[in-house]
Amino acid sequence: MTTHDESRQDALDTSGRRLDQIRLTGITALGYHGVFEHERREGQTFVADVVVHLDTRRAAARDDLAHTLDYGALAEQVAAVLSGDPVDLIETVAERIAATVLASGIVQAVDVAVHKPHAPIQVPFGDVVVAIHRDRSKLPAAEPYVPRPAPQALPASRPSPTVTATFPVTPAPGAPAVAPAATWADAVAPAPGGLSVDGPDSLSTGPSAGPSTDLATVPSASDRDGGVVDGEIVTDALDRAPDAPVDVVLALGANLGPAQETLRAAVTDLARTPGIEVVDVSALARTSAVGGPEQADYLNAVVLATTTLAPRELLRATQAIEQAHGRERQEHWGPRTLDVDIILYGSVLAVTDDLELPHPRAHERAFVLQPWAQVDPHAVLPGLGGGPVGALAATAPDRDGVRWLALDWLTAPIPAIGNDTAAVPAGPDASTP
Ligand code: PH2
Ligand code: MG
Ligand code: MG
Repeated sequence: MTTHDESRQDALDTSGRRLDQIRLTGITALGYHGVFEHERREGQTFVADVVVHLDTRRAAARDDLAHTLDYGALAEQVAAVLSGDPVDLIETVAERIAATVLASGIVQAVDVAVHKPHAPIQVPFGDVVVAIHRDRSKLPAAEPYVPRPAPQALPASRPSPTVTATFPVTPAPGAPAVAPAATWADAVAPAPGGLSVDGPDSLSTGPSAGPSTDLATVPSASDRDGGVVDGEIVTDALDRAPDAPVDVVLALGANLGPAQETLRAAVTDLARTPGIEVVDVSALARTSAVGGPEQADYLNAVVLATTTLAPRELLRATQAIEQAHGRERQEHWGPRTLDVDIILYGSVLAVTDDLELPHPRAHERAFVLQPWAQVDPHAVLPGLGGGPVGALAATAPDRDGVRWLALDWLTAPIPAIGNDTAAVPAGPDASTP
């Protein structure tokens, strides 16, 4: 069978240099995808080739699997999609594989080819393949696939029915039904072996997320050594203080407790931190929660500041402020009393285990972009998927969830609110588009 390596694209890093690649070809599994009834009943062989684009230098320098993508885990994830929930199209299978692989924050781009060599085509043919390329600016039109353990032993001849809530559930014929998870986050949470979507790759960098939770499938050297903690302190450019003050953009969010008061206090805390100078504060946005479980609306704002702190010192300062306001991370993308994310640190572009700059999801989050564009209409987000912030805000998928902007939120009296459920006050009737 031909594997379509020739159609592989080079993926570039933020400076336009070719990324490194991990190529895995010929992953084969019995699947039940297809539009015909007999395909759903009998199944057939599906084959996938995957090229993962990433920077492998850190792993190589430390000779440490924890800093790259484990190709064994990758193969298992791809096979799980091939043999997982049946769908009509191999386009859908390819998209799911891409989404699953890109859920790891270390991956910059992915090429996926799905072959169906025994497709029901009525003329002699060699192979049929759908080949796609996805990256952080052309994101997959599917969500990461999260296989769940089957509740009981299955007949050996059947693939495990795997279920996520975001896709229609069509178990293989005769396979036992599995209750779907209520949300994608619910599906993620109980699967410790699955790819996590939080960590540096979400708009959350809280300390309890730990470094690099998006590499959850990769056992770190210390895990493999039976939990012995690796005490080496790694420093890099993100630990170096700048020669002159650097412009930074911080995004604040809260949806638990007295959110507006907390955000005000956080602005004061930032301004009081030695080495941080608050330059301007955006209007306050009321926004629908993006991702995670069903939860209350957020209040979001953006702070423009300058700093003489190194990027990681700034990270520690923002984490300390989060903690001072009772931040505890119980759930990925779950409700929080305070979230302070570093969106931009000067022109620094960096991907490390604990800090990614610019923030990897800022380009697609209206709850960041819209307040940012309001306080700095000429702002430009650098890096992959970047551009003029106002334009990005206008097309961000969650733009309709940004429902109003309060200009005077730092000084105006805070409306009295009921305690627990309504963490966020109701907005004025005239909503800001
Ligand atoms: N933060 C998240 C996840 N989802 N949604 C909104 N609207 N605002 C946020 O600040 C936010 C979110 C993770 O940090
Ligand atoms: Mg966040
Ligand atoms: Mg955060």
